[in-house]
Formats: sequence, structure tokens, C-alpha cells
Amino acid sequence: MIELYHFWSSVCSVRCRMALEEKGVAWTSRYVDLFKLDQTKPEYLAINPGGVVPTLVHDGQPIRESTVINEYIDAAFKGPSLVPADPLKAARMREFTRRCEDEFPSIVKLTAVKYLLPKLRNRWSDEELAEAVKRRPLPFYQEIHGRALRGEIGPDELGQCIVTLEKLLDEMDALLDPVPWIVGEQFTLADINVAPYMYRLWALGAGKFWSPSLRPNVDAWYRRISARPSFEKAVNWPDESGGGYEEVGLGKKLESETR
Ligand SMILES: N[C@@H](CCC(=O)N[C@@H](CS)C(=O)NCC(=O)O)C(=O)O
Repeated sequence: MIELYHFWSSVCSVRCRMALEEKGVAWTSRYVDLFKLDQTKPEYLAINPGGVVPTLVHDGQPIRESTVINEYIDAAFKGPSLVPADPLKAARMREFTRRCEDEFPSIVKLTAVKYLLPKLRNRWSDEELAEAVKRRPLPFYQEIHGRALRGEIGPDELGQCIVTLEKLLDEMDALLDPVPWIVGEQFTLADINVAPYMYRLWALGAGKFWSPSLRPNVDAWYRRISARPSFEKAVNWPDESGGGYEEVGLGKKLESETR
């Protein structure tokens, strides 16, 4: 029995849905609705004390941390290998995943201010949200969600997040020159682990971060990865309480864009 506790747009959940899909693993969905603040409920905290998604439960054993879950999925199930057999390439894959983890706070801040908070405010009062911030077990989320709620994450700080992420995109563009995937010819967990960041950037900026003339290798990579059925399926999990990115004016395709 393979269960995934996850949320439709969570970048970390997308990673794991994509890995499960690539390996052809059948799984049961346990939806944790962050808009309903399900992640702060005692029944979920019993499975994931940090109150974050995703959690994979395999035959009753919970596994946490999306990048650890993905290594587990690769090792535990049949299907195409998502980790290079060559130790050096495997190290490169993990280095790149580490880089993505280091830049996670930038993704979280942009997400909190531009997408999550506006959606939460359509459902809860600021007083209720302030209470929920206190219930979040991780100081990381208490701080970011608390500051977002109080309007303390301003344009300068968000601009800095964009600069940070653009640096990662530049590094990616260099790594992809002239290979199809992050560590070379093989599609690996490095591609899967960064894919949802790219989809989030696309949803927030609808195509402003790469194009055939701006970071062309990233542009070609994004076209390649978004053509994979696993990506299509993982990013298109429905917003189970409705509204999607469009509810807050995000995720619209630019006129010029051909995805
Ligand atoms: N390092 C963790 C991070 C998990 C995480 O932060 N998940 C986010 C969604 S991507 C979450 O659950 N946030 C809870 C919240 O916003 O309260 C992982 O990779 O699994």
C-alpha cells in the first residue's frame, strides 16, 4: 500500500507525484488541503510533525522530505532508474538538488505573498490566519507566513528572491549546455526536483524567466520536461477546493507563449 499525503500546487508534492509517475507506481491520494489548514491538524501532525507536505506512507511506514522520498521511490520500486549508476554523476545530481533546497526560501516567500496568502484571505480572516501561523510547528513557516500576513515582505525582498532564483536559472542554463538534462544524457531526480520550481516560476511570471532568446537551454529543457506525461500529470493535479492559480490572477499564458 502506497499513500501520498500531498497538496495540488505544493512544489514538494509535485516532485513526488512526478517521481511516482516516472516509475509507474500506483498510489493512493491522501489530499492535505493547505487552504483548509489541514497541515496543522493533529491527525496530520502525527504523520508529519513538521506540518508540511508531502509524506509518503509505504506499508504503514511514513517517509518525509520530498528529496528523500524521491530517492526512496527510486530505490524501492521497479521502473527506469532516476539516479545515475556513475557515482560522480550521482554526486552532481545531489549537488544540484542541494542547490535547489538552498533556494527554497525564495520560492516560499514569492509563493506566500503572491499566491498562497491571497487565496487564504479569500477563505479566512486575518485573525484566523494569525492563529494558524502560531499553530505551524516549524519556525521557518511561522516566520515567513507571519511576516507575509503582516505585510512585512515587501517588493525589495521579493526582488531579491527573483535575483536569487535567476542565478539558479543561469547555473541551470550553463549545466544544460549542450546536454538535454541537468547531469547529462540521463533524466534524473535533479530534473524532477527542480521541475516544480520552474512550473511555479511559470505560474507566477507566465514565461518571463526564459524564452528561446533568454536562457535558451532552460527554455529547451522546459519544453522537453513539460512534454513528459509525468510532468503533465504531476502539475495538473486539481485544486481540490477550487479556483487554481487563476483565482488570484496567476498562471495565465502570455499571448506570445507557446508551451
Ligand atoms: N523540506 C520539505 C519542505 C516541505 C514543505 O515546506 N512543504 C510545503 C509545501 S511545498 C508545506 O507543506 N507548507 C506548509 C504551509 O505552508 O503551512 C520537503 O522537501 O518535503
